[in-house]
Amino acid sequence: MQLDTNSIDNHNQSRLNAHKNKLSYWADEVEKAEATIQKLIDFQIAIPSWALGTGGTRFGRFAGGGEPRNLEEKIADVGLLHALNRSSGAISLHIPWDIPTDPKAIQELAGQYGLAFDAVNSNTFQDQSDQSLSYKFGSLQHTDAAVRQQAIDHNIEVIRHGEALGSKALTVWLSDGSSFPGQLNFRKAFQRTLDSLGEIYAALPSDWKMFVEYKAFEPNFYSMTVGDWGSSFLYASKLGPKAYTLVDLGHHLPNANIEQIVAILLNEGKLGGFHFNDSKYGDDDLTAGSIKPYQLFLIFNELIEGMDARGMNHASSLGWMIDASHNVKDPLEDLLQSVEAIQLAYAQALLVDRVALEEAREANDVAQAQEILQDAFRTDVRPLVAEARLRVGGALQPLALYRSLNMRQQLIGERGAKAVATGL
Ligand code: RM4
Ligand code: MN
Ligand code: MN
Repeated sequence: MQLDTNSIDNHNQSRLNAHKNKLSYWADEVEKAEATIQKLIDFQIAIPSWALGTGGTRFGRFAGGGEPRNLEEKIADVGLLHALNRSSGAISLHIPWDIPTDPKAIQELAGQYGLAFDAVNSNTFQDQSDQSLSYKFGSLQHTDAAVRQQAIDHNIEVIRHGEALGSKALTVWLSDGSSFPGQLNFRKAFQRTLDSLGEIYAALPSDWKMFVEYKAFEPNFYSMTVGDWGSSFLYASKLGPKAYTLVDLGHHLPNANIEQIVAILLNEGKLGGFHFNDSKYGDDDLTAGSIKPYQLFLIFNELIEGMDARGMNHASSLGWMIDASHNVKDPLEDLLQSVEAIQLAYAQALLVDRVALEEAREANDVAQAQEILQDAFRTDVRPLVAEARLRVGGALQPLALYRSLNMRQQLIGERGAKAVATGL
Protein backbone atom coordinates (compact mmCIF):
# COMPACT_ATOMS: atom_id res chain seq x y z
CA MET A 1 0.00 0.00 0.00
CA GLN A 2 1.46 3.35 -1.02
CA LEU A 3 0.69 6.26 1.26
CA ASP A 4 -0.29 9.29 -0.77
CA THR A 5 1.61 12.45 0.05
CA ASN A 6 -1.59 14.46 0.40
CA SER A 7 -2.52 12.58 3.55
CA ILE A 8 0.84 13.43 5.08
CA ASP A 9 0.59 17.09 4.02
CA ASN A 10 -2.90 17.45 5.45
CA HIS A 11 -1.88 15.83 8.69
CA ASN A 12 1.20 18.05 9.00
CA GLN A 13 -0.72 21.17 8.11
CA SER A 14 -3.27 20.55 10.82
CA ARG A 15 -0.56 20.16 13.46
CA LEU A 16 1.95 22.68 12.22
CA ASN A 17 1.17 25.52 14.63
CA ALA A 18 1.28 23.36 17.71
CA HIS A 19 4.55 21.87 16.47
CA LYS A 20 6.15 25.26 15.78
CA ASN A 21 5.24 26.38 19.28
CA LYS A 22 7.00 23.44 20.82
CA LEU A 23 9.99 23.91 18.55
CA SER A 24 10.32 27.56 19.54
CA TYR A 25 11.74 26.34 22.86
CA TRP A 26 14.94 25.72 20.85
CA ALA A 27 15.12 29.27 19.47
CA ASP A 28 17.98 30.16 21.82
CA GLU A 29 19.95 27.09 20.87
CA VAL A 30 19.47 26.96 17.13
CA GLU A 31 22.92 25.62 16.37
CA LYS A 32 22.56 22.66 18.68
CA ALA A 33 19.05 21.99 17.43
CA GLU A 34 20.08 22.14 13.77
CA ALA A 35 23.01 19.78 14.25
CA THR A 36 20.75 17.30 16.03
CA ILE A 37 18.02 17.52 13.39
CA GLN A 38 20.52 16.85 10.61
CA LYS A 39 21.91 13.81 12.39
CA LEU A 40 18.38 12.52 12.97
CA ILE A 41 17.55 12.88 9.29
CA ASP A 42 20.58 10.78 8.33
CA PHE A 43 19.95 8.08 10.92
CA GLN A 44 18.09 5.07 9.48
CA ILE A 45 16.99 2.02 11.43
CA ALA A 46 16.42 -1.22 9.57
CA ILE A 47 13.21 -3.18 10.08
CA PRO A 48 13.43 -6.98 10.30
CA SER A 49 11.26 -8.87 7.85
CA TRP A 50 10.19 -11.20 10.68
CA ALA A 51 8.75 -8.45 12.86
CA LEU A 52 5.87 -7.44 10.61
CA GLY A 53 3.51 -10.12 11.79
CA THR A 54 2.15 -10.83 15.22
CA GLY A 55 4.61 -12.64 17.41
CA GLY A 56 3.78 -15.20 20.02
CA THR A 57 5.16 -17.28 22.80
CA ARG A 58 5.37 -21.03 23.02
CA PHE A 59 1.92 -20.88 24.63
CA GLY A 60 0.13 -19.24 21.78
CA ARG A 61 -0.15 -16.62 19.10
CA PHE A 62 -2.99 -14.19 18.64
CA ALA A 63 -2.88 -12.88 15.11
CA GLY A 64 -4.09 -9.34 14.55
CA GLY A 65 -5.11 -9.55 10.90
CA GLY A 66 -3.81 -8.03 7.68
CA GLU A 67 -0.33 -9.46 8.18
CA PRO A 68 1.94 -9.54 5.14
CA ARG A 69 1.60 -12.87 3.35
CA ASN A 70 4.84 -12.71 1.35
CA LEU A 71 8.04 -10.76 0.95
CA GLU A 72 6.41 -8.25 -1.40
CA GLU A 73 3.84 -7.37 1.25
CA LYS A 74 6.51 -7.15 3.92
CA ILE A 75 8.38 -4.66 1.78
CA ALA A 76 5.14 -2.72 1.38
CA ASP A 77 4.74 -2.60 5.17
CA VAL A 78 8.27 -1.31 5.71
CA GLY A 79 7.65 1.15 2.87
CA LEU A 80 4.61 2.40 4.76
CA LEU A 81 6.62 2.86 7.96
CA HIS A 82 9.31 4.70 6.04
CA ALA A 83 6.78 6.97 4.35
CA LEU A 84 5.43 7.88 7.78
CA ASN A 85 8.70 8.41 9.65
CA ARG A 86 11.39 8.65 6.94
CA SER A 87 13.71 6.76 9.28
CA SER A 88 13.01 3.13 8.43
CA GLY A 89 14.78 3.07 5.09
CA ALA A 90 16.02 -0.51 5.14
CA ILE A 91 14.77 -4.05 5.57
CA SER A 92 16.68 -7.01 6.98
CA LEU A 93 15.78 -10.44 5.60
CA HIS A 94 15.77 -13.75 7.42
CA ILE A 95 16.45 -16.77 5.23
CA PRO A 96 14.64 -19.12 4.62
CA TRP A 97 11.63 -17.25 6.03
CA ASP A 98 11.93 -14.70 3.24
CA ILE A 99 13.70 -16.06 0.19
CA PRO A 100 13.83 -13.50 -2.63
CA THR A 101 13.01 -15.79 -5.54
CA ASP A 102 13.23 -12.97 -8.07
CA PRO A 103 15.89 -10.67 -6.60
CA LYS A 104 15.73 -8.14 -9.43
CA ALA A 105 12.01 -7.62 -9.01
CA ILE A 106 12.35 -7.50 -5.22
CA GLN A 107 15.11 -4.94 -5.42
CA GLU A 108 13.06 -2.84 -7.79
CA LEU A 109 10.04 -2.99 -5.53
CA ALA A 110 12.10 -1.97 -2.50
CA GLY A 111 13.57 0.86 -4.55
CA GLN A 112 10.08 2.21 -5.22
CA TYR A 113 9.65 2.64 -1.48
CA GLY A 114 13.14 4.07 -1.05
CA LEU A 115 14.32 0.99 0.85
CA ALA A 116 17.75 -0.63 0.92
CA PHE A 117 18.60 -4.15 2.09
CA ASP A 118 20.33 -4.35 5.44
CA ALA A 119 22.15 -7.39 6.84
CA VAL A 120 20.84 -10.81 5.85
CA ASN A 121 20.22 -13.35 8.62
CA SER A 122 20.76 -17.09 8.49
CA ASN A 123 18.65 -19.60 10.35
CA THR A 124 20.15 -22.79 11.73
CA PHE A 125 18.00 -22.74 14.86
CA GLN A 126 15.06 -24.52 13.22
CA ASP A 127 14.77 -27.54 10.95
CA GLN A 128 13.11 -26.88 7.62
CA SER A 129 10.86 -29.50 6.04
CA ASP A 130 13.18 -30.07 3.08
CA GLN A 131 16.33 -30.34 5.18
CA SER A 132 18.19 -33.65 5.36
CA LEU A 133 20.03 -33.36 8.70
CA SER A 134 18.70 -31.99 12.00
CA TYR A 135 19.98 -29.07 14.10
CA LYS A 136 18.56 -30.56 17.26
CA PHE A 137 22.05 -30.79 18.77
CA GLY A 138 23.47 -27.69 17.18
CA SER A 139 24.60 -26.53 13.77
CA LEU A 140 28.08 -25.02 13.44
CA GLN A 141 29.18 -26.77 16.66
CA HIS A 142 27.68 -30.17 15.78
CA THR A 143 29.65 -33.35 16.48
CA ASP A 144 28.80 -34.59 12.96
CA ALA A 145 30.83 -32.87 10.23
CA ALA A 146 27.99 -33.36 7.75
CA VAL A 147 25.61 -31.28 9.88
CA ARG A 148 28.24 -28.57 10.21
CA GLN A 149 28.70 -28.59 6.45
CA GLN A 150 24.96 -28.26 5.87
CA ALA A 151 24.88 -25.21 8.17
CA ILE A 152 27.94 -23.71 6.49
CA ASP A 153 26.36 -24.20 3.06
CA HIS A 154 23.16 -22.55 4.27
CA ASN A 155 25.06 -19.48 5.49
CA ILE A 156 26.90 -19.22 2.18
CA GLU A 157 23.59 -19.46 0.34
CA VAL A 158 22.29 -16.61 2.53
CA ILE A 159 25.30 -14.51 1.53
CA ARG A 160 24.48 -15.16 -2.14
CA HIS A 161 20.87 -14.04 -1.63
CA GLY A 162 22.15 -10.91 0.08
CA GLU A 163 24.60 -10.17 -2.71
CA ALA A 164 21.79 -10.29 -5.26
CA LEU A 165 19.93 -7.62 -3.27
CA GLY A 166 22.81 -5.32 -2.38
CA SER A 167 23.15 -6.31 1.30
CA LYS A 168 26.58 -5.82 2.82
CA ALA A 169 26.51 -7.96 5.93
CA LEU A 170 25.62 -11.41 7.23
CA THR A 171 24.30 -11.77 10.77
CA VAL A 172 24.90 -15.16 12.33
CA TRP A 173 22.90 -15.91 15.43
CA LEU A 174 23.38 -19.46 16.69
CA SER A 175 21.17 -21.30 19.11
CA ASP A 176 24.02 -23.81 19.54
CA GLY A 177 24.82 -24.83 23.08
CA SER A 178 23.69 -27.43 25.56
CA SER A 179 20.76 -27.90 27.86
CA PHE A 180 22.34 -30.15 30.49
CA PRO A 181 25.66 -30.35 32.29
CA GLY A 182 27.91 -32.91 30.68
CA GLN A 183 26.18 -32.75 27.30
CA LEU A 184 28.87 -30.77 25.54
CA ASN A 185 32.62 -30.58 25.42
CA PHE A 186 32.90 -26.78 25.60
CA ARG A 187 36.35 -26.64 24.05
CA LYS A 188 35.42 -28.83 21.12
CA ALA A 189 32.16 -26.91 20.60
CA PHE A 190 34.07 -23.63 20.52
CA GLN A 191 36.68 -24.94 18.07
CA ARG A 192 34.14 -26.53 15.75
CA THR A 193 32.07 -23.36 15.74
CA LEU A 194 35.15 -21.28 15.03
CA ASP A 195 36.21 -23.55 12.17
CA SER A 196 32.71 -23.50 10.68
CA LEU A 197 32.48 -19.72 11.00
CA GLY A 198 35.89 -19.54 9.32
CA GLU A 199 34.52 -21.33 6.25
CA ILE A 200 31.59 -18.92 6.06
CA TYR A 201 33.94 -15.99 6.57
CA ALA A 202 36.04 -17.20 3.64
CA ALA A 203 32.96 -16.94 1.41
CA LEU A 204 32.26 -13.30 2.31
CA PRO A 205 32.60 -10.80 -0.52
CA SER A 206 35.45 -8.36 0.10
CA ASP A 207 33.20 -5.42 1.02
CA TRP A 208 31.01 -7.45 3.41
CA LYS A 209 30.96 -7.74 7.19
CA MET A 210 30.03 -10.69 9.34
CA PHE A 211 28.16 -9.99 12.57
CA VAL A 212 28.48 -12.60 15.31
CA GLU A 213 25.49 -12.20 17.61
CA TYR A 214 25.66 -13.55 21.16
CA LYS A 215 22.95 -14.58 23.56
CA ALA A 216 23.22 -15.73 27.17
CA PHE A 217 20.45 -18.31 27.15
CA GLU A 218 17.54 -19.72 25.17
CA PRO A 219 16.82 -22.03 23.48
CA ASN A 220 19.67 -23.79 25.22
CA PHE A 221 19.53 -23.28 28.96
CA TYR A 222 22.76 -24.67 30.34
CA SER A 223 25.31 -23.22 27.92
CA MET A 224 25.29 -21.16 24.75
CA THR A 225 28.29 -21.55 22.49
CA VAL A 226 28.23 -17.85 21.61
CA GLY A 227 26.88 -16.84 25.00
CA ASP A 228 28.32 -13.44 25.78
CA TRP A 229 30.17 -10.51 24.31
CA GLY A 230 33.49 -11.99 25.38
CA SER A 231 33.05 -15.13 23.32
CA SER A 232 31.62 -13.20 20.40
CA PHE A 233 34.61 -10.88 20.56
CA LEU A 234 36.93 -13.88 20.61
CA TYR A 235 35.30 -15.43 17.54
CA ALA A 236 35.30 -12.10 15.72
CA SER A 237 38.93 -11.42 16.58
CA LYS A 238 40.08 -14.85 15.47
CA LEU A 239 38.04 -14.71 12.26
CA GLY A 240 39.55 -11.48 10.98
CA PRO A 241 38.90 -7.83 10.17
CA LYS A 242 35.54 -8.37 8.48
CA ALA A 243 34.04 -10.04 11.57
CA TYR A 244 32.36 -8.01 14.32
CA THR A 245 30.28 -8.48 17.42
CA LEU A 246 26.57 -7.71 17.24
CA VAL A 247 24.82 -6.54 20.39
CA ASP A 248 21.16 -7.47 20.82
CA LEU A 249 19.84 -5.64 23.86
CA GLY A 250 17.75 -8.57 25.06
CA HIS A 251 20.57 -11.10 25.00
CA HIS A 252 22.23 -10.33 28.32
CA LEU A 253 21.85 -11.69 31.81
CA PRO A 254 19.72 -9.41 34.00
CA ASN A 255 21.27 -6.05 34.96
CA ALA A 256 24.26 -6.40 32.64
CA ASN A 257 25.96 -3.06 32.01
CA ILE A 258 25.38 -2.98 28.26
CA GLU A 259 26.70 0.55 27.86
CA GLN A 260 30.07 -0.54 29.18
CA ILE A 261 30.12 -3.52 26.81
CA VAL A 262 29.42 -1.15 23.93
CA ALA A 263 32.23 1.19 25.00
CA ILE A 264 34.80 -1.60 25.14
CA LEU A 265 33.77 -3.17 21.84
CA LEU A 266 33.90 0.19 20.09
CA ASN A 267 37.29 0.89 21.57
CA GLU A 268 38.54 -2.36 20.10
CA GLY A 269 36.98 -1.57 16.70
CA LYS A 270 34.88 -4.71 16.98
CA LEU A 271 31.33 -3.47 17.40
CA GLY A 272 29.51 -4.12 14.15
CA GLY A 273 25.80 -3.92 14.67
CA PHE A 274 22.89 -3.47 17.00
CA HIS A 275 19.52 -5.11 17.56
CA PHE A 276 17.17 -2.81 19.46
CA ASN A 277 14.38 -4.02 21.72
CA ASP A 278 13.60 -3.81 25.40
CA SER A 279 13.04 -6.32 28.13
CA LYS A 280 12.14 -6.79 31.75
CA TYR A 281 13.33 -10.36 32.19
CA GLY A 282 15.20 -11.79 29.22
CA ASP A 283 14.89 -11.85 25.46
CA ASP A 284 11.42 -10.32 25.78
CA ASP A 285 11.76 -8.47 22.47
CA LEU A 286 9.52 -5.63 23.67
CA THR A 287 9.25 -2.18 22.11
CA ALA A 288 12.56 -0.29 22.32
CA GLY A 289 12.56 2.18 25.20
CA SER A 290 9.34 0.86 26.71
CA ILE A 291 10.90 -0.48 29.93
CA LYS A 292 14.34 1.06 30.38
CA PRO A 293 14.57 4.31 28.42
CA TYR A 294 17.41 5.61 30.60
CA GLN A 295 19.50 2.56 29.74
CA LEU A 296 18.82 3.17 26.06
CA PHE A 297 20.03 6.74 26.48
CA LEU A 298 23.17 5.62 28.34
CA ILE A 299 23.92 3.15 25.56
CA PHE A 300 23.58 5.89 22.96
CA ASN A 301 25.79 8.09 25.08
CA GLU A 302 28.57 5.50 24.83
CA LEU A 303 27.87 4.84 21.18
CA ILE A 304 28.32 8.48 20.29
CA GLU A 305 31.37 8.95 22.46
CA GLY A 306 33.01 5.77 21.12
CA MET A 307 32.12 6.38 17.48
CA ASP A 308 33.29 9.99 17.62
CA ALA A 309 36.57 8.92 19.21
CA ARG A 310 37.21 6.65 16.21
CA GLY A 311 35.92 9.08 13.60
CA MET A 312 33.04 6.79 12.70
CA ASN A 313 29.90 7.88 10.90
CA HIS A 314 26.87 7.57 13.19
CA ALA A 315 24.54 6.69 10.35
CA SER A 316 26.61 4.23 8.35
CA SER A 317 29.50 2.75 10.34
CA LEU A 318 27.34 0.36 12.35
CA GLY A 319 24.33 -1.75 11.40
CA TRP A 320 21.24 -0.43 13.22
CA MET A 321 18.26 -2.69 13.40
CA ILE A 322 15.17 -3.39 15.44
CA ASP A 323 14.74 -6.98 16.58
CA ALA A 324 11.41 -7.16 18.33
CA SER A 325 8.31 -9.23 18.52
CA HIS A 326 4.80 -7.97 19.13
CA ASN A 327 2.26 -10.27 20.67
CA VAL A 328 -0.37 -7.82 21.83
CA LYS A 329 0.16 -4.71 19.69
CA ASP A 330 -0.27 -3.97 16.01
CA PRO A 331 3.27 -4.72 14.69
CA LEU A 332 3.38 -1.54 12.61
CA GLU A 333 2.35 0.66 15.52
CA ASP A 334 4.89 -1.08 17.72
CA LEU A 335 7.65 -0.53 15.16
CA LEU A 336 6.77 3.16 14.85
CA GLN A 337 7.07 3.43 18.63
CA SER A 338 10.43 1.64 18.63
CA VAL A 339 11.90 3.86 15.94
CA GLU A 340 10.72 6.96 17.78
CA ALA A 341 12.19 5.74 21.09
CA ILE A 342 15.54 5.07 19.42
CA GLN A 343 15.56 8.51 17.84
CA LEU A 344 14.72 10.18 21.15
CA ALA A 345 17.55 8.38 22.95
CA TYR A 346 19.95 9.24 20.12
CA ALA A 347 18.93 12.92 20.13
CA GLN A 348 19.22 13.17 23.92
CA ALA A 349 22.67 11.59 23.82
CA LEU A 350 23.71 14.07 21.13
CA LEU A 351 22.88 16.87 23.58
CA VAL A 352 25.29 15.68 26.26
CA ASP A 353 27.87 18.35 26.97
CA ARG A 354 30.90 16.10 26.42
CA VAL A 355 33.52 18.68 27.32
CA ALA A 356 31.88 19.42 30.66
CA LEU A 357 31.34 15.72 31.30
CA GLU A 358 35.00 14.96 30.72
CA GLU A 359 36.01 17.81 33.01
CA ALA A 360 33.73 16.52 35.75
CA ARG A 361 35.15 13.03 35.33
CA GLU A 362 38.75 14.18 35.46
CA ALA A 363 37.93 16.15 38.63
CA ASN A 364 36.11 13.17 40.14
CA ASP A 365 33.04 15.36 40.45
CA VAL A 366 30.57 12.51 40.54
CA ALA A 367 27.47 14.59 41.24
CA GLN A 368 28.24 16.95 38.38
CA ALA A 369 28.83 14.09 35.93
CA GLN A 370 25.43 12.67 36.86
CA GLU A 371 23.81 16.10 36.49
CA ILE A 372 25.18 16.47 32.98
CA LEU A 373 23.84 13.13 31.82
CA GLN A 374 20.46 13.55 33.46
CA ASP A 375 20.10 17.06 32.15
CA ALA A 376 20.33 15.70 28.61
CA PHE A 377 18.09 12.72 29.37
CA ARG A 378 15.39 14.93 30.83
CA THR A 379 15.30 17.27 27.86
CA ASP A 380 12.16 16.98 25.75
CA VAL A 381 13.58 16.33 22.29
CA ARG A 382 10.30 15.27 20.72
CA PRO A 383 9.99 18.53 18.74
CA LEU A 384 13.44 17.94 17.20
CA VAL A 385 12.55 14.43 16.13
CA ALA A 386 9.24 15.66 14.67
CA GLU A 387 11.01 18.51 12.87
CA ALA A 388 13.49 16.07 11.34
CA ARG A 389 10.60 14.04 9.95
CA LEU A 390 8.80 17.12 8.70
CA ARG A 391 11.82 18.34 6.73
CA VAL A 392 12.12 15.15 4.73
CA GLY A 393 8.45 14.58 4.03
CA GLY A 394 7.45 12.39 6.96
CA ALA A 395 4.53 12.85 9.32
CA LEU A 396 4.73 15.02 12.43
CA GLN A 397 3.01 12.24 14.36
CA PRO A 398 3.34 8.96 12.44
CA LEU A 399 1.33 6.82 14.81
CA ALA A 400 -1.56 9.28 14.95
CA LEU A 401 -1.65 9.48 11.15
CA TYR A 402 -1.48 5.69 10.81
CA ARG A 403 -4.50 5.46 13.09
CA SER A 404 -6.49 8.26 11.55
CA LEU A 405 -6.13 6.66 8.12
CA ASN A 406 -7.30 3.31 9.48
CA MET A 407 -4.27 1.65 7.98
CA ARG A 408 -4.73 -1.67 9.74
CA GLN A 409 -8.33 -1.90 8.55
CA GLN A 410 -7.17 -1.20 5.02
CA LEU A 411 -4.54 -3.92 5.29
CA ILE A 412 -7.11 -6.37 6.61
CA GLY A 413 -9.32 -5.44 3.66
CA GLU A 414 -6.47 -6.18 1.24
CA ARG A 415 -5.02 -9.26 2.85
CA GLY A 416 -7.75 -10.72 5.01
CA ALA A 417 -8.21 -11.09 8.75
CA LYS A 418 -6.45 -14.46 8.83
CA ALA A 419 -3.28 -13.56 6.96
CA VAL A 420 -0.23 -14.86 8.83
CA ALA A 421 3.33 -13.68 8.26
CA THR A 422 6.36 -15.97 8.37
CA GLY A 423 8.72 -15.45 11.27
CA LEU A 424 8.72 -16.24 14.95
C1 RM4 B 1 17.15 -14.50 18.10
C2 RM4 B 1 18.14 -13.43 17.72
C3 RM4 B 1 18.27 -13.23 16.26
C4 RM4 B 1 16.95 -13.29 15.53
C5 RM4 B 1 16.12 -14.45 15.98
C6 RM4 B 1 14.76 -14.48 15.30
O1 RM4 B 1 16.85 -14.45 19.48
O2 RM4 B 1 17.79 -12.22 18.35
O3 RM4 B 1 18.85 -11.97 15.97
O4 RM4 B 1 17.27 -13.44 14.18
O5 RM4 B 1 15.95 -14.41 17.37
MN1 MN C 1 18.73 -10.38 17.54
MN1 MN D 1 16.71 -12.30 20.33
